[in-house]
Amino acid sequence: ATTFTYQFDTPSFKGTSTFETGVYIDGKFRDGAKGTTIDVVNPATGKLITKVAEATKADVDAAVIAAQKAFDTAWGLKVPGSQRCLLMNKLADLMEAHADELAHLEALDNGKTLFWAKNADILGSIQTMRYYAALAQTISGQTMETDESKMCYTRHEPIGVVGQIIPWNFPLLMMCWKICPALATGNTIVLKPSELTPLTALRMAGLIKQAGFPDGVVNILIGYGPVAGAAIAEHMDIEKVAFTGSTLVGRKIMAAAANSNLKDTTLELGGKSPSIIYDDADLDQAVKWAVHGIFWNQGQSCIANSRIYVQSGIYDKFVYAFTAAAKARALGDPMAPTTEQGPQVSQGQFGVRLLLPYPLWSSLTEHAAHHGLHRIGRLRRRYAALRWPAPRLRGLLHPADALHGHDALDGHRARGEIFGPMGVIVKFGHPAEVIKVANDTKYGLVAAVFTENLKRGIETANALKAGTITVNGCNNPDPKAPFGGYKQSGIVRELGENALRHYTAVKAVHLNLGFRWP
Ligand code: TXE
Repeated sequence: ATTFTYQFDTPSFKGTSTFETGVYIDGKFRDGAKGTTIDVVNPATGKLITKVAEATKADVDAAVIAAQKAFDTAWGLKVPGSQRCLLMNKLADLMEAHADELAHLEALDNGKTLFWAKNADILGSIQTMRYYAALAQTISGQTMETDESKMCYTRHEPIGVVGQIIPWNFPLLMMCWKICPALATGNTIVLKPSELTPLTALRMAGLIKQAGFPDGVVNILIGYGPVAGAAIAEHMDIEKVAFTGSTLVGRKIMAAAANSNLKDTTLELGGKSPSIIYDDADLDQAVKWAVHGIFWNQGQSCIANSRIYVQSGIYDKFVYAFTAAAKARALGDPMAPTTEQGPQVSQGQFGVRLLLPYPLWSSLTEHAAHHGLHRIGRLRRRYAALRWPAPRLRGLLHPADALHGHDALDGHRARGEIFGPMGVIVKFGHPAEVIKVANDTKYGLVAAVFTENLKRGIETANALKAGTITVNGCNNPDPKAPFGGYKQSGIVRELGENALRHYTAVKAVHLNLGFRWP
């Protein structure tokens, strides 16, 4: 175990963040079994922030043993919902007390802007914690009417040790979406955050301990996907695995679950989500939401509305206003209060998702030039922060960008998830046409509809194949509403009361009150 120390100096937080790091098992930090470390890099500067202990298979095994022990002796059915509620609310209080520190840590290793880190990630995490704290007291079974000589009731029991594997785009929020329903229902946890963004999860370990959760209830292991992640997915003593990440890895998790102990599996995967903007939409609002929809979090969001369909009557006006808004986005230092867009999370994401497709995008541009296709992205980058370092460090910043100008553009090229600030704007004529193209994708995570006509909004929402539809808005999930995808965007819904079902095993108990064999 080592001590992490970082000095922040922004208007909202001037101070030092100091906490222990390492592999967090059974309430204690230790070095990884292999003794290796992972570099944590600041995407805004390319500089090393710290090194954290790498967890490997042996650490996963140790964490599962600790989690099972905690489940059998100090959590699970041993602790009533009221007590779980109390501890979760204490943890939410501590998160609130450390909100600025958590937001700064989130911006530091992810590169997201401080504004959104605080107002979306940290706030949403605290809301999720409180929501599930309340639900911890509501878990109850049913009694079934049978006949006079018999009765039956159900118990909704915790599953046991659950594995949770989360990505780097919303590190603390994804952690809370995962651990909150699991804790509320009495499970114990082996969590593997992304190796790119471990800081807030490691800070949370200390807060979890301080809140008074028994040792071993939450174990946190920073490790690489194919090593620590795979060890969780194929573990014989983990009864459920919940994953958020790419569809490619989701497939591996499901296969590993099937090939090991048939563990229950929850998958939240990618998307290529549509925004549909009808002629009668409030144009100003539609533009603002569409810009937020695709460019929020540097476009690194599974719910990014990356395909924007605009009806012909307002198409030109929309593209003009959207382009102006995209060009005006302030890129720069995530810690500066005026910055709207920070760097992409890593060299890997920047290169693979944004640079490599360029030949594709430019050839697409050339090819479709005859059809009047344009790219808004060849623009001067606007940098927000004067104290932003030298130009060579602007490396991972990418301007807000989109392709537009072709009514049949949504061919196969526009279907892959880019996971960066790059959208496609497509013109449509008739509503029936747009439903067809919007649904013509292997994904189905979210969709947005913009219209002032409520009937049209509802009809469109009903016709779209996606797990979450927003009328006149987007990118705004709520812990109370179920969240998850149709098709290859995932299986099972998280959040809402619904998530409790997926962290409990239902047992039916039959009581014979009178029947006797003759
Ligand atoms: O995701 P991975 P990456 C999409 C997005 C992005 C692409 C690649 O399109 O560009 O995925 O991102 C762990 N067994 N999304 O490579 O690999 C990994 O360590 C078990 C969408 O970062 O899916 C991390 O903790 N675990 C998405 C987590 O899986 C494995 C969010 C996610 O990483 C593993 C992130 C393995 N074999 C990326 N390999 C969303 N839905 O929001 C990796 N991991």
